[in-house]
Amino acid sequence: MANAAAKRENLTAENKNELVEAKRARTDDENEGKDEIVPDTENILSGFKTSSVLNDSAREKIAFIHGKIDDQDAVVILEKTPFREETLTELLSGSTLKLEMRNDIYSSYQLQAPPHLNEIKTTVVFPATEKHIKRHQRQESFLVEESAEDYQSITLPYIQTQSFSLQWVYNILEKKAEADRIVFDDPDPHVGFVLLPDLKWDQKQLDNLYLIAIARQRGIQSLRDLTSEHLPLLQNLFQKGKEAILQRYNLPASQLRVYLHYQPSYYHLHVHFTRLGYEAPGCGVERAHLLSDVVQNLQTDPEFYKTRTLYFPLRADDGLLGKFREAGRI
Ligand code: M7G
Repeated sequence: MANAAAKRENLTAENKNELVEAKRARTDDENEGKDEIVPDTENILSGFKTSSVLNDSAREKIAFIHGKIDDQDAVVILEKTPFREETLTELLSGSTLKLEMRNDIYSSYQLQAPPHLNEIKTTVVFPATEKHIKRHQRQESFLVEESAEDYQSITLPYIQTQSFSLQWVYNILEKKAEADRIVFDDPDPHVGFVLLPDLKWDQKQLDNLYLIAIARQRGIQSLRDLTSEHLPLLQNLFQKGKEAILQRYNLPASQLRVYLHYQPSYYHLHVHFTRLGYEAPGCGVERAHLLSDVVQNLQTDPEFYKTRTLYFPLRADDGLLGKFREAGRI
C-alpha cells in the first residue's frame, strides 16, 4: 500500500522529477495499485459514538475526537490533507460550485469535490487508554528543567511505570505489522534499524515527508541512555537512513530534519526524519534534538546526555509534571 501511495503521480511540481527518479530507484513493485477499501462490515468507525472534541485547529485542519466503539474508548484523528498539483485540474473542472457571494471582480464559492479528491486522513486508536485521550486534549505546557539527578530520582521511576506500550514497535521490528511499508531494513542486531513512514504521513506528497527509524537494539529508552558506545548505531542509522531516503524519494540530506525527541512518547530508541520545510508537530527547539548534534556531543563527551541538564515541555495534565511539582522542581 505504501509503495502504491508513493507511486501515485500526485506530488507537487517541484517533486515531479523527484518522483520519476524515485520510481526508477524503486525495486519493490509488487504492491502497486493495492490501496484497500475497507468494506462497510469492517468499518471500525460505523458504530463510533462521539463523546467530545479533544482538540482541533482551524489552521491545521485537524480534529482529535474522543468517542466509544462498543463501549470502549477510542480516539479518532481527522486531518484534511494538502492539495496536490497533479489533481488540481480535475479538482477544478470536475467539481460542483455553489455560489456564496459575488461583488465586482470578487466571488466566493463552496466547491464540492468528487469523493476521491476529498479524502481525509484518519487515524484510529482503539482501544484507547486514558493516556491516549489525555495526550490529545488541549492543554497548557510548562518547560521542565531536568538535571541528571532529577532524571534518576523523578523521571526514570515515573516512565518505568507509566509509559506507552511498545507493542507496535516490536510488531514493526518483527515484521508482524507494516511490513509492506518498510523503506529500509538493516537487520544487524546492534547497529541495525527499520526505516518506514510515520503514522502521521499519508505519503501522498513529499512536502510533509515523515519517516521514523526504529533501532533494532532494545533497552535504549531515550536520549538520556545514549553514550559514545551508541555512536556506531547512531551513525549507521543516520547514514543509511539518508541514503535510503535519497534512493526512494530522491530527497538529499540537505532537505531533511533528522532528530530525536526528549521526552519521547515511546521509550524505545527511534529517530524522526522529516522534510526540512515541514513544521512537523514536535520539531520545536524545546523537544527536538538534531541527530548531528547528538552525535557530535557524544564524540566530545561520551557521557554528555547522562550528565547534562535537559529541558523539555510537559502538558499540564502530564503525571511527570506532577512528579516534578511534588519534588519542588517546578
Ligand atoms: P515520539 O518521539 O516517541 O513521540 O515519536 P510523539 O508521538 O509525541 O512524536 C513516536 C513516533 O512514532 C511519532 O512520530 C508517531 O507518529 C509514530 N508512531 C506512533 N505509532 C503508534 C506508530 C505506528 O503504529 N506506526 C508508525 N509507522 N508510526 C507510529
